[in-house]
Amino acid sequence: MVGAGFAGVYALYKLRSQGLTVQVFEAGDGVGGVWYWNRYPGARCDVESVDYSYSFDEELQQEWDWSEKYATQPEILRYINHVVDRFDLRRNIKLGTRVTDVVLDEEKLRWEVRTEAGDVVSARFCVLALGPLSNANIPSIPGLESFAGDLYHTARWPHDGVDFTGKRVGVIGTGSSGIQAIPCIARQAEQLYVFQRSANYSVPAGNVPLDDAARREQKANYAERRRLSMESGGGSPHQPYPKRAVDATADELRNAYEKRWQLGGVLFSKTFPDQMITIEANDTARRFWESKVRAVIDDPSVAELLIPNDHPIGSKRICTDDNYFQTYNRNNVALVNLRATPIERIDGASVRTSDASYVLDALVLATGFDAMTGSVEKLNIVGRGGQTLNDVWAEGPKTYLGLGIAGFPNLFNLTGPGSPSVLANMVLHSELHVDWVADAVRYLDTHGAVALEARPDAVADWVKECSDRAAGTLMPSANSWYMGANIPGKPRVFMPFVGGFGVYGQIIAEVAAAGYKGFDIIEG
Ligand code: NA7
Repeated sequence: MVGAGFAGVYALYKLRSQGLTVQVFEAGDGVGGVWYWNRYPGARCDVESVDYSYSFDEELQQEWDWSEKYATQPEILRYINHVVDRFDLRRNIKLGTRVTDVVLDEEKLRWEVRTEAGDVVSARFCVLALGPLSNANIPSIPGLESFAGDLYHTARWPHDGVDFTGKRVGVIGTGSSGIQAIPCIARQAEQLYVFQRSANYSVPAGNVPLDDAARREQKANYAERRRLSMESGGGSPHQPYPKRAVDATADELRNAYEKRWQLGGVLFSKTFPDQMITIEANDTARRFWESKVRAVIDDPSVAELLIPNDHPIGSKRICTDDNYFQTYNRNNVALVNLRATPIERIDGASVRTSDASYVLDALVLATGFDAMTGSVEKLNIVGRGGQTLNDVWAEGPKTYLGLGIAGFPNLFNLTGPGSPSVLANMVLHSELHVDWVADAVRYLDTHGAVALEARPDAVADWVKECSDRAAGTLMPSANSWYMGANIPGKPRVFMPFVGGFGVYGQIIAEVAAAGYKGFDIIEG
């Protein structure tokens, strides 16, 4: 198994409990995946912690106390370490070990997994728990590698933290990571330049501390909360307004959006059920958002640059913030519009745009990830007939249910393309996938079979189903990382399954109940 983030940790627990021998390789020197690497200031989850936590063990969910509605990165990392120790999982995880090759022995139907450290393991099943956001994107800016100041990437942040006091700092990127980090860096730095290529929609996070009473109430209702989450569109117990935006009155629209705005968080983009379906509905949300944001930015010309005009609200993952837009009212913060004046090169300690030069002590890349497929690509996976997965996916990822790939028997890619993935609460999604894989393994064993392999026709149908469902929404209309649009040369395919977490859960359960319809069951 590759990866010891939320998915890998639970997969280890579950499969080991089922009697399998499991070896996990993890590139990081600690467990936690995305929460191990992304230690930048302000890093926090945008799903409520009561929901963004494991449900598999009732005692665990009753005993753990979250201190805030949206936990910070250090708290989530403590939680996952707690889980690893509580269930004695560490002994099967080899840290600091990057997997370099995953090759099928077609005769024996076993996977040979090799690591940079020289490990060679032969396994019947290979589970990829790589995380969709694990391959940091370093932009190709001429001269970047020889930047004379301190260079950071939000997803590779130093463990001891960084003190920007008295420093001239540049941040490239205004996605979720940049939007969380920028207000914190602005409070420390002497001068902050934000280099923005695309403006982004962000809503107030609405974080609050949790007290004992709040926690007691959450825990008393956990079972119902989980049930609703599993049936929901995104893996949290949210219900949209019971009417379409296009059918709502102006008052209803204002009140519903205001209520969500006050609650805070990403669910703003799901206030109405049709918000991501038609541009008319989406525009009602966009207009409300715009009036709120314009009201907190002092300089209207800065507001103009910070308001997106190139994609519907929510068609890129909506960001959540703590006084992000207000940060531009500070006199030590300047916004550099890269659309008008692109970065041409890095020269010594300067970022040179087409019309100016910014001398910096530190440069922060908040430039995101080669998401969903970037880390899979690096594993050099070779399946039947010497076919590489990279070739099979050259025009975009092709899976059946996200879980099976034709020509790659017993290889399971968790929470990746073809599944709801990043559109859902990743912790419950990981549990859903791992439980499905564990059941499939048991099914094979009880039927005297050795392997499960997606059939090419099932893959073709699922790829079409995913693409048709995405086309019925506004999601493909943005140049988002969901579409691979942030990486030059990457195929433009909407990668996650957009039909909803609950619907997806039902589909994969029905496939299992029908004897793994669409998969070949290979006898020993
Ligand atoms: P994102 O959302 O991919 O944001 C990356 C940002 O970096 C975005 O504003 C990009 O602009 C910008 N970027 C990337 N390359 C460049 C170059 N070459 N020049 C200038 N600007 C650039 O990554 P995050 O880490 O913020 O968030 C990822 C997910 O983590 C997030 O959605 C949550 O789910 C958690 P662009 O928009 O491409 O013009």
